[in-house]
Amino acid sequence: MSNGPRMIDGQLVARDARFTIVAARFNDLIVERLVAGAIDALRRHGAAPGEIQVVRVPGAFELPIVARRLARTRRCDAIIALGAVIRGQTPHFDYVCSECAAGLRQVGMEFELPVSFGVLTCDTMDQAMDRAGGKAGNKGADAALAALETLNLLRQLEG
Ligand code: INI
Repeated sequence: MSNGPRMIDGQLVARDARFTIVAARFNDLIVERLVAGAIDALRRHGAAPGEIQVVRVPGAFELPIVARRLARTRRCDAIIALGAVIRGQTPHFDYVCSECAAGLRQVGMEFELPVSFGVLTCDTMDQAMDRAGGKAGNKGADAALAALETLNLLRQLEG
Protein backbone atom coordinates (compact mmCIF):
# COMPACT_ATOMS: atom_id res chain seq x y z
CA MET A 1 0.00 0.00 0.00
CA SER A 2 1.35 3.42 -1.00
CA ASN A 3 1.85 6.20 1.51
CA GLY A 4 1.56 8.83 -1.19
CA PRO A 5 -1.33 11.23 -1.54
CA ARG A 6 -4.57 9.98 -3.06
CA MET A 7 -4.71 11.34 -6.55
CA ILE A 8 -8.10 12.08 -8.04
CA ASP A 9 -8.48 12.90 -11.68
CA GLY A 10 -11.04 12.47 -14.41
CA GLN A 11 -10.48 9.72 -16.95
CA LEU A 12 -10.73 10.36 -20.65
CA VAL A 13 -13.36 7.68 -21.12
CA ALA A 14 -16.71 8.60 -22.66
CA ARG A 15 -19.05 6.06 -21.11
CA ASP A 16 -22.74 6.52 -20.24
CA ALA A 17 -22.56 10.18 -21.08
CA ARG A 18 -24.46 12.47 -23.43
CA PHE A 19 -22.58 15.33 -25.01
CA THR A 20 -23.96 18.41 -26.67
CA ILE A 21 -21.79 20.51 -28.91
CA VAL A 22 -23.19 24.02 -29.24
CA ALA A 23 -21.61 25.68 -32.24
CA ALA A 24 -21.82 29.16 -33.70
CA ARG A 25 -22.54 29.53 -37.41
CA PHE A 26 -20.55 32.78 -37.61
CA ASN A 27 -17.14 32.05 -39.17
CA ASP A 28 -18.40 28.60 -40.06
CA LEU A 29 -15.33 27.78 -42.13
CA ILE A 30 -13.44 27.70 -38.85
CA VAL A 31 -16.17 26.47 -36.53
CA GLU A 32 -17.02 23.42 -38.65
CA ARG A 33 -13.40 22.28 -38.20
CA LEU A 34 -13.73 22.71 -34.47
CA VAL A 35 -16.96 20.68 -34.53
CA ALA A 36 -15.28 17.91 -36.53
CA GLY A 37 -12.35 17.91 -34.08
CA ALA A 38 -14.66 17.70 -31.08
CA ILE A 39 -16.69 14.83 -32.54
CA ASP A 40 -13.54 12.95 -33.52
CA ALA A 41 -12.06 13.35 -30.02
CA LEU A 42 -15.24 12.13 -28.32
CA ARG A 43 -15.59 9.14 -30.69
CA ARG A 44 -11.94 8.15 -30.17
CA HIS A 45 -12.54 8.13 -26.43
CA GLY A 46 -15.53 5.85 -26.65
CA ALA A 47 -18.59 8.04 -27.19
CA ALA A 48 -21.29 6.42 -29.31
CA PRO A 49 -22.57 8.54 -32.22
CA GLY A 50 -26.04 8.62 -30.68
CA GLU A 51 -24.63 10.20 -27.52
CA ILE A 52 -23.41 13.28 -29.37
CA GLN A 53 -25.69 16.02 -30.60
CA VAL A 54 -24.81 19.26 -32.33
CA VAL A 55 -26.88 22.40 -31.84
CA ARG A 56 -26.17 25.48 -33.92
CA VAL A 57 -26.59 29.10 -32.87
CA PRO A 58 -26.08 32.31 -34.89
CA GLY A 59 -22.91 33.60 -33.22
CA ALA A 60 -20.70 33.23 -30.16
CA PHE A 61 -22.82 35.77 -28.30
CA GLU A 62 -25.77 33.34 -28.44
CA LEU A 63 -23.83 30.36 -27.07
CA PRO A 64 -24.59 31.02 -23.37
CA ILE A 65 -28.36 31.28 -23.58
CA VAL A 66 -28.67 28.09 -25.60
CA ALA A 67 -26.17 26.32 -23.35
CA ARG A 68 -28.28 27.43 -20.39
CA ARG A 69 -31.45 25.95 -21.85
CA LEU A 70 -29.69 22.66 -22.54
CA ALA A 71 -28.28 22.63 -19.03
CA ARG A 72 -31.61 23.46 -17.41
CA THR A 73 -33.47 20.71 -19.23
CA ARG A 74 -30.75 18.20 -18.25
CA ARG A 75 -30.68 16.77 -21.76
CA CYS A 76 -26.94 16.33 -21.66
CA ASP A 77 -24.12 15.61 -19.22
CA ALA A 78 -21.56 17.96 -20.72
CA ILE A 79 -21.63 20.89 -23.11
CA ILE A 80 -18.89 21.84 -25.53
CA ALA A 81 -19.31 25.40 -26.76
CA LEU A 82 -17.54 26.16 -30.03
CA GLY A 83 -17.11 29.38 -31.93
CA ALA A 84 -14.59 31.71 -33.51
CA VAL A 85 -14.47 35.40 -32.78
CA ILE A 86 -12.08 37.31 -34.99
CA ARG A 87 -11.08 40.86 -34.18
CA GLY A 88 -12.42 43.56 -36.46
CA GLN A 89 -11.90 47.29 -36.41
CA THR A 90 -14.36 48.11 -33.64
CA PRO A 91 -14.71 47.04 -29.98
CA HIS A 92 -17.46 44.56 -30.96
CA PHE A 93 -14.96 41.70 -30.57
CA ASP A 94 -14.41 42.51 -26.88
CA TYR A 95 -18.13 42.54 -26.08
CA VAL A 96 -18.79 39.26 -27.86
CA CYS A 97 -15.79 37.50 -26.27
CA SER A 98 -16.35 38.68 -22.73
CA GLU A 99 -20.11 38.07 -22.71
CA CYS A 100 -19.63 34.65 -24.24
CA ALA A 101 -16.94 33.56 -21.78
CA ALA A 102 -18.72 34.96 -18.73
CA GLY A 103 -22.08 33.55 -19.82
CA LEU A 104 -20.72 30.06 -20.38
CA ARG A 105 -18.91 30.08 -17.05
CA GLN A 106 -22.14 31.12 -15.35
CA VAL A 107 -24.08 28.24 -16.93
CA GLY A 108 -21.52 25.72 -15.74
CA MET A 109 -21.53 27.10 -12.23
CA GLU A 110 -25.31 27.39 -11.96
CA PHE A 111 -25.99 23.82 -13.07
CA GLU A 112 -22.73 22.19 -11.95
CA LEU A 113 -22.30 20.94 -15.47
CA PRO A 114 -19.07 20.82 -17.47
CA VAL A 115 -19.33 23.59 -20.06
CA SER A 116 -16.11 23.87 -21.96
CA PHE A 117 -14.97 27.02 -23.71
CA GLY A 118 -13.92 26.09 -27.22
CA VAL A 119 -14.29 29.57 -28.59
CA LEU A 120 -11.32 30.94 -30.50
CA THR A 121 -10.61 34.60 -29.86
CA CYS A 122 -8.13 35.61 -32.53
CA ASP A 123 -6.70 38.67 -34.16
CA THR A 124 -6.61 37.14 -37.63
CA MET A 125 -8.18 34.39 -39.69
CA ASP A 126 -4.74 32.75 -40.00
CA GLN A 127 -4.48 32.44 -36.22
CA ALA A 128 -7.93 30.84 -36.20
CA MET A 129 -7.01 28.37 -38.96
CA ASP A 130 -3.89 27.37 -37.04
CA ARG A 131 -6.10 26.46 -34.05
CA ALA A 132 -8.81 24.72 -36.05
CA GLY A 133 -6.82 21.72 -37.17
CA GLY A 134 -3.72 23.59 -38.32
CA LYS A 135 -0.28 23.86 -36.76
CA ALA A 136 -1.59 24.77 -33.30
CA GLY A 137 -3.85 21.72 -33.10
CA ASN A 138 -7.62 21.62 -32.89
CA LYS A 139 -9.13 23.56 -30.02
CA GLY A 140 -12.49 21.88 -30.63
CA ALA A 141 -10.90 18.54 -29.78
CA ASP A 142 -9.19 20.07 -26.74
CA ALA A 143 -12.49 21.52 -25.52
CA ALA A 144 -14.22 18.15 -25.94
CA LEU A 145 -11.54 16.39 -23.89
CA ALA A 146 -11.70 19.07 -21.20
CA ALA A 147 -15.46 18.51 -20.92
CA LEU A 148 -14.98 14.74 -20.77
CA GLU A 149 -12.29 14.91 -18.10
CA THR A 150 -14.29 17.36 -16.01
CA LEU A 151 -17.44 15.24 -16.28
CA ASN A 152 -15.63 12.14 -15.06
CA LEU A 153 -13.95 14.09 -12.28
CA LEU A 154 -17.27 15.53 -11.09
CA ARG A 155 -18.78 12.05 -11.16
CA GLN A 156 -15.96 10.77 -8.96
CA LEU A 157 -16.48 13.59 -6.52
CA GLU A 158 -20.24 13.04 -6.26
CA GLY A 159 -21.78 12.24 -2.91
N1 INI B 1 -19.91 36.21 -33.76
C1 INI B 1 -18.96 35.28 -33.80
O1 INI B 1 -19.22 34.12 -33.42
N2 INI B 1 -17.71 35.57 -34.24
C2 INI B 1 -17.37 36.84 -34.66
O2 INI B 1 -16.21 37.04 -35.08
C3 INI B 1 -18.36 37.84 -34.63
N3 INI B 1 -18.06 39.18 -35.08
O3 INI B 1 -16.91 39.44 -35.46
O4 INI B 1 -18.90 40.03 -35.12
C4 INI B 1 -19.65 37.49 -34.16
N4 INI B 1 -20.64 38.40 -34.11
C5 INI B 1 -22.03 38.04 -33.97
C6 INI B 1 -22.46 37.88 -32.53
O5 INI B 1 -21.95 36.67 -31.97
C7 INI B 1 -23.99 37.81 -32.43
O6 INI B 1 -24.47 36.72 -33.17
C8 INI B 1 -24.66 39.10 -32.93
O7 INI B 1 -24.10 40.24 -32.29
C9 INI B 1 -26.18 39.07 -32.64
O8 INI B 1 -26.46 38.92 -31.26
